[in-house]
Amino acid sequence: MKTIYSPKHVLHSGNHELVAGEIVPAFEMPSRADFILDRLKAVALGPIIDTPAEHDIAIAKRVHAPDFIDFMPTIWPRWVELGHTGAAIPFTWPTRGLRGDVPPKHLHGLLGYYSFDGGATFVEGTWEAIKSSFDVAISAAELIKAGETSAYALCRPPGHHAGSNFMGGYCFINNIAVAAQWFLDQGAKRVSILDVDYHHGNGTQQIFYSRSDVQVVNLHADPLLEYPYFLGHKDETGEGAGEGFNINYPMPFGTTYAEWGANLDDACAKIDAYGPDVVLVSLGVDTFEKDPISKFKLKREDYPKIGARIAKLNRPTLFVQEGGYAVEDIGFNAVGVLTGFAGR
Ligand code: Q9C
Ligand code: ZN
Repeated sequence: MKTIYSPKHVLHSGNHELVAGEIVPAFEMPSRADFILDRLKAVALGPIIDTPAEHDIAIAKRVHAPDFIDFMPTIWPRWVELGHTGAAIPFTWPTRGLRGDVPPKHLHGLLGYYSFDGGATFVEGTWEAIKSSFDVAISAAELIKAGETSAYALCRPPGHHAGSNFMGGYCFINNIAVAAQWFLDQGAKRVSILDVDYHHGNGTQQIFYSRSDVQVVNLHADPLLEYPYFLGHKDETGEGAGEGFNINYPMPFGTTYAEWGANLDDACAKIDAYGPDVVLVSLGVDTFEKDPISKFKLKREDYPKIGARIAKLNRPTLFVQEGGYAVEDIGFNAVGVLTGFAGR
């Protein structure tokens, strides 16, 4: 299996987040990609391509609002223009009782207008890293189109919390949603997205919620207990033409592979029944027992089982990196899924 990766991800670094009232370095940090790369090389999964082709950002606008995509590269220059020196971060959101339909003119207001939380922060190089992550996803999709049966997009920053016109949860462009639409634009009729990240992929769900050409299947912590809190319940099954094409498997804290794997089996049966031309996997490994921000109990030896189960779908498969914050273990877990898929 080939890996696509961009060294430019490192331009998105030094960000912080607010955890229980304390400012701490963001868990989504550059070393995550380094540990994954180290492990990819150690197991010799396949060639690692570190020069993704540049792709037209118009591709991202097939699933994202053009004004949202055009806004992101302006954030850092405008932040600096205001005299700010720390990272750009939203602080006011148009929740209940406020107008969510009028974009403010001031940058501070726009940051809230185009986000759902304060987890997507900008430093000087963030836009370039976002663009490189998008380029990685599309370059990996091109490998599948060219006949590879699988590929791994080592995306950073991740994407599955980003919706059509909002960022959040360390995510800016929804890499997997953009790739799914790209496959459709290249002639695919049906695409399945299987999201195994610990957190519900609210952005991916929102983008495809009323569509039948992309099936979205999510395994995640119960939103009554866990981030992103406001989406990911079992009764969210799609709407209109999308009815029945969104499937959620919320699970309680403490979930082990016994229960998680049973839900994966059920999810895979639903994907089989849908009959997609290609399967895209939102590969988060924050389900790991030692993940610092999560509460599932998957073990290192469980990750190859995930890959082996997905391989049984026997369809072209694109893996797209999402979360996973136990950095010393992330290589073993993420690459474990890939080696399991490859039958080793
Ligand atoms: N600071 C992904 O796994 N946690 N995003 C907020 C308060 C946000 C996770 C806790 C977790 C976002 C891609
Ligand atoms: Zn996650």
